[in-house]
Amino acid sequence: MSDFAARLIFANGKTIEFDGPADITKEVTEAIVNAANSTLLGGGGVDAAIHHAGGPSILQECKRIVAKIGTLPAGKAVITTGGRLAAKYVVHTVGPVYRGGRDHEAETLASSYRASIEVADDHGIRSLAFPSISTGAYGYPIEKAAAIAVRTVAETLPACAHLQNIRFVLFDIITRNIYVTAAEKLSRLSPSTSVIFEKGHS
Ligand code: AR6
Repeated sequence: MSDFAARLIFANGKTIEFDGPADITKEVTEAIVNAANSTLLGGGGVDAAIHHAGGPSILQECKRIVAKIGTLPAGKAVITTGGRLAAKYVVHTVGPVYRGGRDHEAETLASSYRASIEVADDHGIRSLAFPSISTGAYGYPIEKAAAIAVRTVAETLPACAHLQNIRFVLFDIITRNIYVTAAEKLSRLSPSTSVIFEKGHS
């Protein structure tokens, strides 16, 4: 059983878990999500950590994708091998750069989560881990980003054909606590039968 600080349980038994402080490169979900940039050629933050831990086969595949489709716009997602990672796949998405909230950042961030879930589900993946997209180098305020992330995943997961469990693997305790608060809030606003909020043991 995986560690979690809190989780949301849906009526159909699917779960969203919140874990941290934790390193997503160590995850044993079938796929992990990378907060990439449009070049798909790597960068800093979680992107660098994933390429470093997964090895060169991830970058090779990213280069093949860019040769075929060009750069990846914000809000979209593609999938590659996980290379040497425990996760079999990496889903690469590009979140929005935060510019004060008047540049459709909220829609683009929601789209990054939805597109990542869709590509994973299309590959028959049953478990997926997300970092906190856009809240590092891209500057998205964490409270705002967490509310969008949790709401979008909670809206998208129940109808997926294959995905059963989505984890938020959050690097620092402040970010983790903000996501847990967002999850608790969402459960309070939902009809009591549709989703249950539960504290965990990590
Ligand atoms: N595991 C989990 N989360 C992590 C890890 C890790 N190993 N390392 C960092 N984080 P960022 P962005 C957290 O900057 O804001 C890159 O250069 C980090 O603490 O990685 O979407 C790309 O190439 C933060 O909470 O992604 C892009 O150019 C979160 O991951 C740009 O940064 C996201 O921080 C993307 O910026």
